Amino acid sequence: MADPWQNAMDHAVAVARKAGEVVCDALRGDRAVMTKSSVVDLVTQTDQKVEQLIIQSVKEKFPTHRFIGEESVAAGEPCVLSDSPTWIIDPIDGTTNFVHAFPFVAISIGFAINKQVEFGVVFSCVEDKMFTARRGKGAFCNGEPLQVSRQEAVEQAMVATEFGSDRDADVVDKIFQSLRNILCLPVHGVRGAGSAAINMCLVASGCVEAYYEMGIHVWDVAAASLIVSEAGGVLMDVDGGDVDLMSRRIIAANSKTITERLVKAIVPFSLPRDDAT
Ligand code: LIP
Repeated sequence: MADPWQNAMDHAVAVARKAGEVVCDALRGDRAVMTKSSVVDLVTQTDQKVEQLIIQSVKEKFPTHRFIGEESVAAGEPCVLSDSPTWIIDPIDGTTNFVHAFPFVAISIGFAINKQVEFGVVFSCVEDKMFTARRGKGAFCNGEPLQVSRQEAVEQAMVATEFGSDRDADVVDKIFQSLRNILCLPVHGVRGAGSAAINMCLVASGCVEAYYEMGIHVWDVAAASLIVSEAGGVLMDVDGGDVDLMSRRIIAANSKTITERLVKAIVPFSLPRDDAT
């Protein structure tokens, strides 16, 4: 049977590529910076312009579909995942990288129906890597199939994480406690690309065994969550429960074994949910 969402996925790939051109052009020019929830939670006109470009272009083709977009939510739109077809968009994942021209930025487009991600597209535009996944059909980078690492020994693992944009000292202490516990497991190393979506694509590509973070948002991880699971990976909450894309916490790893070792090392904390009204 023909895939009913192939058309939508093709459109997502095309618009992500177009958005990537805008982002790469902007990287060569001036980037005026504004702030959102804190002085280190950054946004630029390019984030807003790219989100509008994606939403307008999807609306023309799929006028009844809904949207959750990072900058639309920042501007007061609700962050609600209903059963309706919903596009979950991060126009620039890695905005701080973008501001500093640190070359890891991605356009992230997830598409969910009945609250389940059906396809995910992450375009790491500076690297020119188009990551895609369709539920049940595998994950790919520039058309090549992806497979998570087979390494199950945490002592030989590379783990990705980020420090996020909360500078509250208690939160930072907890982040450092987790980091300390993980470094002392020990692991081979800890890395961070500065983009949740790219970190997760690194898990899907087998370059790191795991990524975890507390403080992410649904638009950072929706598309990449499917890319990880379709590459054979595991998604879990940092407390070992089921992953909940609205909870702002995630572990994405190559295996249950490594995930469970990380759960024991991470000091979990709660965050206001993305869908809290
Ligand atoms: C950011 C991430 C970054 C993470 C932040 C934030 P933005 O997304 O991808 O890696 O640490 O929590 O969510 O704001 O650049 O789209």
